[in-house]
Amino acid sequence: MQTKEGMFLKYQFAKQMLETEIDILMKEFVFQNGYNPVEHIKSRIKSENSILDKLEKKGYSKTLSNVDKYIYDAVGLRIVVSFLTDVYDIVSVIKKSKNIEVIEQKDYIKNPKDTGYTSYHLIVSVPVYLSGTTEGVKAEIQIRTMAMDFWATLDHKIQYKFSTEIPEDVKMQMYENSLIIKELDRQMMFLNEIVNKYDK
Ligand code: 0O2
Repeated sequence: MQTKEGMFLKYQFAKQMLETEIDILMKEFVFQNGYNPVEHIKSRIKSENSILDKLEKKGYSKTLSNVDKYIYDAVGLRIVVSFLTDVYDIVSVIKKSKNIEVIEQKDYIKNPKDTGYTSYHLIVSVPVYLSGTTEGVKAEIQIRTMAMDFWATLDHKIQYKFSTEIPEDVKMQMYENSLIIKELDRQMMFLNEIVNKYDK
């Protein structure tokens, strides 16, 4: 029977496994393309309270088996890249990995959330070797540009300032700011194409 401690140990191994695999994939990308698209990578294990809150929000009772069944982002890794095109390059590199199985993909860049949130999410499964058996552990990889990350980080901070519903004018302003971010990413991508032509 699974214990809470066993579950968090499993998450710790899955996070290490994911970090190592992504590190190898990114180094290989730099080797093949002579260009490093990654600005930074951050990983975390969701706290017990956040996991339980999320279960409650989704309408499930707070049991260990429900965590296993319904929580896909207890282990999370975020890759922040320079340009919009880099997001899709990284997604395709991850999809080709033999050690990471992509279960689901959500393109919140093509289909932004109502809040204005943009990012590319992959729900993946990574093999974890524990007590003589191999188990596929689910994790979420978020891939986004620096501009998207800037917006999401400030949005997260703003959300924390309100214990109740976020006021409509604040929501509206954040949504409008997301459009500025989108345009900035587009402009920077075009500029990068011009710079690359000069490079040659
Ligand atoms: P934290 O603190 O980042 O861990 P689903 O099961 O698909 O219905 P779920 O699991 O909420 O829904 O997945 P979703 O919506 O694809 O991705 C959720 C994660 O995306 C969030 O995790 C955030 O990291 C990020 N996210 C989604 N919407 C927003 C937003 O409007 N603003 C910001 N800043 N981030 C967002 P958590 O668990 O909510 O939070």
